[in-house]
Amino acid sequence: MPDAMVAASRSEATRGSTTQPVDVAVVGAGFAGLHLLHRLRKAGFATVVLEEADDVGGTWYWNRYPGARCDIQSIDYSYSFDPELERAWKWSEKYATQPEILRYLGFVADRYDLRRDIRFGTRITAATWDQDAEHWRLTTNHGETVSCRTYIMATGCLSAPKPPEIDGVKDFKGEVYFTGRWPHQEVKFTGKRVAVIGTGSSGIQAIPLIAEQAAHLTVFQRTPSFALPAQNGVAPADRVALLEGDRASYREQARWSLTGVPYPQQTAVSWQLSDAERRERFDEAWAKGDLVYILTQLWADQGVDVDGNALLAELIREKIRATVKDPETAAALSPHDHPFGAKRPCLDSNYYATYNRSNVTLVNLRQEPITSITASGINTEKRRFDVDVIVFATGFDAMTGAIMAVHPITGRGGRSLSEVWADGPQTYLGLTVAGFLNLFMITGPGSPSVLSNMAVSIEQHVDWVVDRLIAMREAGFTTIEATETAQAGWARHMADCATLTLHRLANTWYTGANVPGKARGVMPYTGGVGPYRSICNEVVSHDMLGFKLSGPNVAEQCNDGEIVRLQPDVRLVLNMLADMKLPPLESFGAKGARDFLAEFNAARPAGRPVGEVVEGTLPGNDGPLPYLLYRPATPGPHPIVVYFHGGGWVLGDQQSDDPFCRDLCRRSGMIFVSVGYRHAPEHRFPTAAEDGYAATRWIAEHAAELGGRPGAVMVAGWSAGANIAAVTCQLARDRGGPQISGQLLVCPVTDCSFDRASYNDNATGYFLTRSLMYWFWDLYCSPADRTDPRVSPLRGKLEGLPQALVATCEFDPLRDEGVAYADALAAAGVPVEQLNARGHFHSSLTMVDVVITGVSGRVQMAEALRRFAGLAAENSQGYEDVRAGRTASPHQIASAAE
Ligand code: NA7
Repeated sequence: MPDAMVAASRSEATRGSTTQPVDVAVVGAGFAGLHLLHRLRKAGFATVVLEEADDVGGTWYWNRYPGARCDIQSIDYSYSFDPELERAWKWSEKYATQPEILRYLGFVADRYDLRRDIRFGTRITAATWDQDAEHWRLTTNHGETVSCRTYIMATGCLSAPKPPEIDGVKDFKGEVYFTGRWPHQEVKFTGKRVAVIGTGSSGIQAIPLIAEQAAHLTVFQRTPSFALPAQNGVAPADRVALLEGDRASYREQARWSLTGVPYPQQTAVSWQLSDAERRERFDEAWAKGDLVYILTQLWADQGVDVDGNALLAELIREKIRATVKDPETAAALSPHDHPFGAKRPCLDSNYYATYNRSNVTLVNLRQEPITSITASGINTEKRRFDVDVIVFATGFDAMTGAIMAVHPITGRGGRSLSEVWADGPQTYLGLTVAGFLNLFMITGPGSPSVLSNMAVSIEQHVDWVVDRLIAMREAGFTTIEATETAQAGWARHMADCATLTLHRLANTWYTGANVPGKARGVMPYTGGVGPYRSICNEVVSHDMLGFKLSGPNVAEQCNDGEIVRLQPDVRLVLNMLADMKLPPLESFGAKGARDFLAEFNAARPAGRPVGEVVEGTLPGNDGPLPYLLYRPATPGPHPIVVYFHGGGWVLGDQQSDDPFCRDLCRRSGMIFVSVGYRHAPEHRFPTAAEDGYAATRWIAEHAAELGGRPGAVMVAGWSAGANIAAVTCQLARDRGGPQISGQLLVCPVTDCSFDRASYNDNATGYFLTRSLMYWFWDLYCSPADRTDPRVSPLRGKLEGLPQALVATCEFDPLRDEGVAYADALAAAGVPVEQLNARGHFHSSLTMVDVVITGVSGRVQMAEALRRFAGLAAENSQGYEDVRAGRTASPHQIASAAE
């Protein structure tokens, strides 16, 4: 249906009604508002939708600029709530144009007869919560009021255009257009000198088409974006076949995927692939023309690790250089200031090739900023450009703009949302705000929204909200409000999630950086669509955790608390383990448990490359012991760290903590020698301890032969290995050497008492269980020996021990004995640093490249080792430092959370 017909089919009955009491008022008639209206109406709620535009469409109503298209494939960027609707509509292209998407939304509005409850041309001027009446009172630009029990903002994330922020726009005598508010009539550029300011998605879509018409096009670019060819055409046969093969399953997979588009999680890591293999994967992705594919399917570390990301970014820059003939223009178009994906990448048709046209000029505003706009054109610091038309493709006050800046929203106690959000948006689940009863946001800040397929995220929010309203009605509740505790917990979880991906390393509209003076912080939820959905479901299954519900004839309900206390990646790991429904490890017997561990370890990402890994044996206490030596790639001799693996004195070997040893070897620049000490039950107490001591002595004596720095060594270990490291320090002090300059104890076993709180608090559910620890103790050590400091070092003399870093994890049975050891060391005058890893479990810090949020802990460990060895702190200024929180720009969401 053409646009005109869409407009004509609008119901006139929707205009100019009087004050209206309704159950629910919704702002916005885009993707979200239409679906809401349909569901609310079906559920029997009297609903009105208020829409500023003259028709449905939301963002697709306003963004009519040339080249405007979706950049999620249309088969994915569609409603999935009604299979009949899916069958009734067929997209003509892989990426539908704006007119086609608008026709689709008009078709949906007609199909469900939605227009009769939409008041078009209506802007809300104020929304105020009336506590006595338990209603929102809305005033509109027509002077009418609406009174509603529930107020839902379906205002979209990118609907409040940003002012141009350039002096003199009003003086310009030519034509001015904003991509986000494009006129309905055709704009003709033929024969005109045109300027486009802005090279985000909108600019990149519009520029090639404007260039085809204009006499001359000058593009003013502040920051280059990464753009990939859309390779538009018919929808790809493989994706269509997947969808049509089993539509319900395809949609369900989308709902539980990370992005809202069903692609599997990539497991290969970049350092496992050769250059040629990486290039092959990249070329395949480039040819596909699919943002989600290239953002997620090349290698597992591309979106979470700066090095893995840099490999991909360089391949894209290579493509830019190969396309754009003028090297200076190609260089200016090549992004270097942000990781690929951290700023919204774009899909284009002919964008880079457009710069080969003789009628197109690129102005690099990093070299010559715009100083003003005059009557005749644009002045930069170096030049003057006379133009007939200026197109502002300068973006939006994203995520919060349309909710906060458009009209005042006043909640309980007269507090306005703009006051509450002055330092950045605070929400619970991105759906609600404490103090604002019965107010919901669809895809608000704090939800996956713009980092996902919006169609999927919108449906999830709409369903969640409407299902809650139905449940409240059934239970007799009339108000719902998020608690402060839940909201603060969500802010913490958001901040934790933000450390998972690279989004926080770029100045973008995701972080509020595009609007001068706006609070900074990653606004969308970066933990993924599926994990987010499971959290929202958990809130419900935990009696509406974090919400207060009340009603006139029913007792108030408030199950207060935080919905996620684990680090996001720890939660994923533990959920995955829970889904495996494994029998307790101890039920396998020692051999079975060892086999399981070997199998489990084989499935983890390969450790990262180091200079060299050497296998060897050393004479132990009672026969040879195997070891693995990890040498840094830097010139030696390096300080040596003697390392003891974890495994409860029963499991593992010199190779079983391989990724962890490699990681610390790389970060600290030290040799790690991982010792294969003997295990129980074959070799019981004190074998492991004596092996550890003997190995350390031998390594210290043979440091030079091993390529290490002669003199003091350091010891390190994890879990039972940390127990051996701690014991080794005591034995070395008491037996006249070797000299040990520092001990790194990661989640150490330090005592035979099982009474500490962490043993009970974390007895089950965090992989290392209390019962598994009992089993390890029983296999290794008779009750009579357990108070011996060679297995319970907390009971030994602690004076005169080497300085230490003791790392503990919040959700670990061993947490409190680690803390007790650190406290006791400090009390004995030993310099000790404590690392208490919030939200982590026993294996977090050693699960390299799986528990990404463990990185900052390992950075701290490497720094401690360098200090122990008397080396200067590493002073790199890379993204890694930012990830570790050392040079991070202020993240108000994060700091508010802390
Ligand atoms: P974006 O992605 O925010 O792009 C806006 C562009 O305009 C971007 O290149 C900005 O440069 C540039 N800009 C903004 N203000 C100025 C000023 N004052 N001077 C010069 N250049 C400026 O908005 P879009 O509309 O393209 O896309 C929005 C989203 O819609 C998109 O991501 C998709 O999700 C759909 P900067 O990068 O800030 O240096």
